[in-house]
Amino acid sequence: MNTVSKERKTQAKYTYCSICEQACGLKVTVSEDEILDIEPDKGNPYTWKDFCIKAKMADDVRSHPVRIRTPLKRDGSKYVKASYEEAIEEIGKKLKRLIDAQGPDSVGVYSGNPAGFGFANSTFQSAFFDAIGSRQRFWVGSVDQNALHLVANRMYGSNWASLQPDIDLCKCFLFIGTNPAISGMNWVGKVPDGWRRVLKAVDQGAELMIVDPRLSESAQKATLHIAVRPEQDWALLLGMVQTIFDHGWDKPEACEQANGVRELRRIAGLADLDYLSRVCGVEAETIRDVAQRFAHASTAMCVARTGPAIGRHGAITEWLSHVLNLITGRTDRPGGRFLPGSLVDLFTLDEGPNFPNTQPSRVKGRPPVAGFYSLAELPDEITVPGEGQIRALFINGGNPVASGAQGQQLDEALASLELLVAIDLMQRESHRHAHWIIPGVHFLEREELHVSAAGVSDEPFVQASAQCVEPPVGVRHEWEFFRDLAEEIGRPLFGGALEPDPKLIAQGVLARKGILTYDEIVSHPHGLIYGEKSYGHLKAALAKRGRTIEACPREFKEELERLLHDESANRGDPQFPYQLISRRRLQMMNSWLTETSGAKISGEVGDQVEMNAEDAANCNLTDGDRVSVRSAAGELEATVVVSEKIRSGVVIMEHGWGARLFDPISGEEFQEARGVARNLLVSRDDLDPLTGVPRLNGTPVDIRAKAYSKAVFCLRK
Ligand SMILES: Nc1nc2c(c(=O)[nH]1)N[C@H]1C(S)=C(S)[C@@H](COP(=O)(O)OP(=O)(O)OC[C@H]3O[C@@H](n4cnc5c(=O)[nH]c(N)nc54)[C@H](O)[C@@H]3O)O[C@H]1N2
Ligand SMILES: Nc1nc2c(c(=O)[nH]1)N[C@H]1C(S)=C(S)[C@@H](COP(=O)(O)OP(=O)(O)OC[C@H]3O[C@@H](n4cnc5c(=O)[nH]c(N)nc54)[C@H](O)[C@@H]3O)O[C@H]1N2
Ligand code: SF4
Ligand SMILES: [Mo]
Repeated sequence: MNTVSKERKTQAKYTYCSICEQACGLKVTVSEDEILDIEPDKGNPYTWKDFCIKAKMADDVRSHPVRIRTPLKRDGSKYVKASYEEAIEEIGKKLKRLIDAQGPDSVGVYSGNPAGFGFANSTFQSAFFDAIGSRQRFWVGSVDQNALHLVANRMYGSNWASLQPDIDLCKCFLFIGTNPAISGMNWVGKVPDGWRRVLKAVDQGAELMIVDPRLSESAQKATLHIAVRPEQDWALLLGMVQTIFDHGWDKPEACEQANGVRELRRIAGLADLDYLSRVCGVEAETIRDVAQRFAHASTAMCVARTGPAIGRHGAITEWLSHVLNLITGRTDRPGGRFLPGSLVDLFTLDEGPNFPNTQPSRVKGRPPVAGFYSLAELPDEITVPGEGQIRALFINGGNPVASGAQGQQLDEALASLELLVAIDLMQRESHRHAHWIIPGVHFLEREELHVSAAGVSDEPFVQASAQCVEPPVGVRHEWEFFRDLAEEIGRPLFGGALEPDPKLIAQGVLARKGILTYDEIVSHPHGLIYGEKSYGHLKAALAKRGRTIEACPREFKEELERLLHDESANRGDPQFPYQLISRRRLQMMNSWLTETSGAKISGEVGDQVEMNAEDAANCNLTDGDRVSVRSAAGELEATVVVSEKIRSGVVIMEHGWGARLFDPISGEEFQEARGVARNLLVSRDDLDPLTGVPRLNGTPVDIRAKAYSKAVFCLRK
């Protein structure tokens, strides 16, 4: 960022940060086309208390020396600048040839987290693949929140029925595998300043129970910390449900709109509490105590998130967390988890002609979640011949080689494609084999209204983003690229029924409910609270569709019964006695921002393995020792950090490190990858059977003082 020179005319622009779902309001001071400062927008009525270093440093990404500023075409090991016309013509020609010869499924897509933060980008990407007719769609949900979508779908009938925490009225929080002190309160939802609001409630006497194998930054503030065994939260929750039924602490009247409660009762009684206690590693007495506190609180909520969701039993854990809320009368109630009233009906997002694909995947035959296949299967879909084999792939705002399991296998598969198109701000690890790199547009450069995101905030709030500065000269928005490419290949978007303009589409969505117009929203640059928080919207949405809450969906019940009968699945593996989980840093956003805010993290991060102090002593290991971390999938070297804050048997490595950033013009690595790519240790065959998510948390590993072999897996070749 440049220092302000007094004579220059500066202007304040108001927008919000699109790095994470908190969508913190920003005041951006600009002069001509330069950003001089980024601060929290104190005029934002909803989010103004939230802001972090990631937004403060946002312009360093936007104006980064290796940012992609023009379409780039591969030429040997380097890239050459090309025009959009050339890119569209050449990509279009290859797509047409592939679609004609091998069918629409020969063209696939992986979309990452930031793609979803753009309304126009995500809408036009979907429309493009609808227009082609390809089912080969993969997304970040399969290394993140698939459990939420699957449970919402089966219990409430919509992939997008995301129930928000009603923090200010809650007297008892049960947080499972979430660390909002660092990550914020977001997971298909927006609760600005959520963590501080939780702490305020605690100051006023609320209970805060946090279930986490690590005494996380959040758990340090809890009234009770429960250091569960990784991936076994389901047993803790089942024990609580059982205790509540056994003592008659449930609220049958709260389940009047639910189906399957009797079956739930039966299944909750199948295992004895001592067994469940052994499985989750939490004393039976503690399980009873937590159940009692939760059931007796005047208001309460259970929230299960990423910790268990990216482990082996993510769906079951998410399901039981909803069951706990349901049977104790916390669903769709003040102080519990509720479906907010909003400008859009979330249930309609996956209704209608674009109802998501439900066909099992081609190679492994696994069902998609919310219409997307699991990233773990992408290498097979690229390499296994046959009808529907992917030969061209788009990677839109994602870094799947770094974010998913066994990235080296995906990396090899990507190298075998006939066409790889990366749409991003930078060329990262996942884009190294790209034939074409297409510029992404930074969030500070786009004006748009994310109408679907407006449906998941805990208060009726809406804000359109403002264009603070122009994109680099000539750069088209991602949606324009999809529009132009669709035209090139003669496949009209939206079946030709809608004009391909994101503003008109957003206006159409708003008109369905008729609460606010686009112009009214844009005329409030700080955002607008347009009503009072209200309840009962889940009930209304279900009634409108003539359905009830499904308390005990068949697949979940069957999987739970299977787990209860499979004692071996719940024992550790003597070959790999530790379980590896993950950790986030405030400065980083998954695998990006290493180049800006993440770069400010001092010391050697990203190649550390944190270990329980007793475990370390038993292995004669101490701080600073170099060790080999080995799993069934791979092996890495790391430095030991001894910690008193981790449950015995659990080790921690941060994800997001160890991936490279390239300068495409020179073909060189711009920045040495820091740390190791710990997801290389995660198998892409060992998945949550319901969500298709690999065990990014809970990976069985062994730790040894010296390397097992000289061949250490890493992404470099
Ligand atoms: N600074 C920062 N903020 C972020 C992000 C970021 O990368 N950096 N990412 C954003 C994104 S994309 C997301 S999805 C959200 C995620 O936000 P959260 O849902 O809060 O997830 P995490 O921050 O990963 O915290 C998960 C916690 O679960 C614990 N854990 C691991 N395994 C288990 C388990 O098996 N059981 C239990 N009970 N706990 C377990 C970990 O120790 C950790 O403390 O954060 C968002 N916010
Ligand atoms: N072990 C382990 N693995 C994990 C997790 C974990 O907790 N532990 N967390 C998981 C979670 S929650 C998530 S969300 C995933 C993330 O997985 P991904 O979404 O695949 O990866 P990101 O690291 O978020 O990469 C985002 C990419 O988008 C680019 N980008 C940023 N803004 C824009 C834009 O406006 N337009 C375009 N076109 N591109 C943009 C960035 O430069 C970057 O290359 O990782 C998952 N992986
Ligand atoms: S990255 Fe930071 S500033 Fe941006 S929305 Fe998230 S919490 Fe807010
Ligand atoms: Mo995520």
